[in-house]
Amino acid sequence: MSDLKLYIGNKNYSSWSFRPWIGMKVLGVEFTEELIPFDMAGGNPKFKTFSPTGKVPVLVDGDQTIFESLAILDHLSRKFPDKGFWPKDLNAHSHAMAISCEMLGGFSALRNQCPMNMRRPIVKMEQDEALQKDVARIEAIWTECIAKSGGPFLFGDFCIADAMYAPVVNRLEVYKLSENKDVLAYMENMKSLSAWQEWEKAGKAEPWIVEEDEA
Ligand SMILES: N[C@@H](CCC(=O)N[C@@H](CS)C(=O)NCC(=O)O)C(=O)O
Repeated sequence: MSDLKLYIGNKNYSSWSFRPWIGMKVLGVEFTEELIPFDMAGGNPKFKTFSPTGKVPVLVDGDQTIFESLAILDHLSRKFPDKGFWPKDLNAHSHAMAISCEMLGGFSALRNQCPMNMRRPIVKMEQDEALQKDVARIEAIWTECIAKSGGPFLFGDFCIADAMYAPVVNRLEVYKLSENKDVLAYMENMKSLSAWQEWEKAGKAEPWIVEEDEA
């Protein structure tokens, strides 16, 4: 029984929960998970019982509660220094951290207009200027990283940066936002992970509908 517990929201919709979950699965960290379904209309009161921000994900490691997806992943990188959470090379590490921070604070058009939705049928979304700008920047980040590393993931082996962009793979797919062949190849690499497939299958099987996330 692991002493790590990850609180997550709906697998169909909770993009921030997906990030540490897929990072831990792919990099081989054992944990127990507790899924608390969204109660958006009610303000998610249950989240407030374990999360200082009232949001998911939250990792409990012994007597420490860690919130914020990137902080959770960084905590794990220090707890398990040999598992490859960050690239070993200093410059690659800094770059991976930079694009992870960019994901955390940016891409508001993509996040607002195109919520992660594992069960959404693939239907093209028309892109306004703000969405085009976000997609173009994501294409630039991914193609630059893959050209430099040679793939199959952004820095070669799967690392925190891939976990931070995993929900974007779903968004680019279900809203048909990119035709760039290197981007599509990266998306296939991500979707071929057994951890991706496990999460997607569970998300698709969930009974809950969150209207505001059905774009
Ligand atoms: N910056 C936070 C974002 C967390 C977040 O917004 N989580 C959403 C679910 S994907 C949430 O808990 N929403 C519930 C609410 O705002 O009431 C992180 O990286 O963990």
